[in-house]
Amino acid sequence: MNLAIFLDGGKIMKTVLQKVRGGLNTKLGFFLLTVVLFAIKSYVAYQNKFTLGVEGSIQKFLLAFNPFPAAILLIGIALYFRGRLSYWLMLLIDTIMSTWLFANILYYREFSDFLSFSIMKGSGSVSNNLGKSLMGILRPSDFLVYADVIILILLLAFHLIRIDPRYFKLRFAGIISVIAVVLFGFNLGMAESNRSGLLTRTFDSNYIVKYLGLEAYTVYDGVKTTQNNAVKAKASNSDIKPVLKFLKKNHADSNIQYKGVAKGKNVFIIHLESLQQFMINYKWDGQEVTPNINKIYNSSDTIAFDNFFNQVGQGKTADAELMLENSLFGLSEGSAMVTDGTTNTFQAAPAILDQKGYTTASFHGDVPSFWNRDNAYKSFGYQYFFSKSYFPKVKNYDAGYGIKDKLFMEDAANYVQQLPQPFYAKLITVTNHYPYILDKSNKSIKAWNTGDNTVDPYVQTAHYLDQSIGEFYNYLDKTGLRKNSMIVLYGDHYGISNNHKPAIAKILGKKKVTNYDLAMFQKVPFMIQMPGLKGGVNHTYGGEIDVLPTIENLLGIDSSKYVQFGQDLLSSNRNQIVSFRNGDFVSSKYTKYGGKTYNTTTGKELKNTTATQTSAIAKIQKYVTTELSLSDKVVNGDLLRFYKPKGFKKVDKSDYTYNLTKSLKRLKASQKSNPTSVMAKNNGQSTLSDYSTDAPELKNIDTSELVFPTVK
Ligand code: GP9
Ligand code: MN
Repeated sequence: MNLAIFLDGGKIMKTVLQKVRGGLNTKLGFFLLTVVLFAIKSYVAYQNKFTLGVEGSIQKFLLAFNPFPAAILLIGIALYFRGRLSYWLMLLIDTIMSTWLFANILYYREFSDFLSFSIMKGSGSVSNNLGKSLMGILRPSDFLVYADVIILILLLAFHLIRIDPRYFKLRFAGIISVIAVVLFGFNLGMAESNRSGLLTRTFDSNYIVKYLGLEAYTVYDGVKTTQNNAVKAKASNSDIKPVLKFLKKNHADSNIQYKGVAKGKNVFIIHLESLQQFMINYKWDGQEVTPNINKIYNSSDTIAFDNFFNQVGQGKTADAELMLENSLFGLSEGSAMVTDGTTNTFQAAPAILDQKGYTTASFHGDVPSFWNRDNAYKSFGYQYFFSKSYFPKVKNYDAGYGIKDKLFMEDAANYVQQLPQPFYAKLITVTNHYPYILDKSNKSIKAWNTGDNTVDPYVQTAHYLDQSIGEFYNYLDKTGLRKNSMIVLYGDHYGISNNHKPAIAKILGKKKVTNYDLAMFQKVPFMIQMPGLKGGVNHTYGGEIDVLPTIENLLGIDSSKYVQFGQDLLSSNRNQIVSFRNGDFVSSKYTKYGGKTYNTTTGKELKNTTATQTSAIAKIQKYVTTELSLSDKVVNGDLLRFYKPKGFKKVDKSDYTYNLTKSLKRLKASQKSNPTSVMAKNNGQSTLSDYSTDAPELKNIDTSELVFPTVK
């Protein structure tokens, strides 16, 4: 009986195998085999050769699914050709796609990012460096990307699969292409539902590859680059003239009283993720939510601003960074740091200070490719970019957008202490970011009770962010860094979007929110602290675009020679116009938001404006529109390549690398060649023991036990 079943089973197996083999001997069968092998290979490479941050079942599914549409479409091209030729074409296309994957694997290993057209075309330096280090970074397993091609060739060579010379109907080839497009549409739909704004905001090349695949990323990048290049090719020397004319006409003289008061000091730019101004001095659950930041805000040596607005567009954090360090606006189509950060000429704060003898460094607890920072920072002239791989991997150290703030600030201190002084250091926090994820052991305040689940935990992550700032400040005090530093703190943009009106009303203690309330809800904290600084709360209306000229004046740098759209916030003849990215505005007199106009002081809507009001509002609107469009021209046309500020040396991107080993070696060497860092002054001993944190993740770990990567 058992034997009979066994024999039967054997027969069935045999027929199945025969059928499969018969199938593979047809052109369609061979095509499907090629596609499936390619998809498996891609999936294995995604898992083992890249760090895509795949989370949740949808992302896992899409990672396995996304090679199919591209493979069907591209390898399917071969089906339009006859006989043997179509087989060779399938193999050729497969080889080309595999080589592209291979190249990306190598590039990713060195730069934690995917190859883009601007990288390949723009910076020969990058490819040179890659060429040189190629042998060093190549691993035998990389060649496995060709495994499927070799298998297919062997199968054909040994006649295990026979070539089907029959004509494949064009109609069927067409159907296969259509199927590929439909599958891609399905893929895109699922991706967008999991991560809205995937293609419009282009946060990170990793995201596009994770959701849509390497091939789709390449096409996407190609289209964007072509559009971008076309605009740049048309731009010329004379296009900068109207910009310079506008800036000259609207120049506000810097405040002479503050000129150069921070000259030679270290500069800290502390990026308070999603922190809004209303949180300052705000109480909830019987306590201050941000007591440490409040203390800074209320201190007599802090200049704080209570009418300071975020001006970001879809590029959110990236727009804030771009504005703060360049005094140029982000673009309305998405992050300019992504579209233009790699190739454009910039005259940014890090480069300006670098040329004044500063060490410049940015710190961020996530992968370096997010918002294209790894490339844009080179254009900005950052000497160092300390991102995720520089920091110790402690258990549970990560939440949402990167390393949790308390751990991140302490990790950053490890490198801050090694920076030759004076330095310009930007620390980007992330924990207070939508969807405000925080584990229970880090929560020390109740969530709000507006009933809006998205909004309610915001107060908890904001509280956590504040604690991390408090801990960092203590360290600065202990090490004496506070005394010789100017500290700039700012909230990058709203945390609670306008989609949550009922919750906003509850938080503000109002029945209903008007557009005016929403406009005022765009205020973010901005403060500058330095021992001896004549402080106080300044009520001028301004925004992120104005930060750079303000800081430059404090550092004794003449901002008027640069193309910067902002005005010194401490100047007495500012126009006090805050342009929002969509053309709305706030000014000291009038506010226009969401199609309605208000009196800024009273918040009353202006329904029937007088002739004087109408013309005043029109004048402001004209300023706003002109300012935005001229800034866009500078960015889209890469106009700074035609402009040379006196005494400023153009940034050469090839001077910079954020490669872990190379950067650590450079930092180490600088301790001897320029022994001005906090650590060098402490006889080369780490000061990290001065850092105290109550981070639960470090409960049983001493600061000296934290494992930072090292070099010989
Ligand atoms: C990502 C982090 C958040 O690196 O800075 O970016 P956001 O979503 O706020 O623009
Ligand atoms: Mn942000």
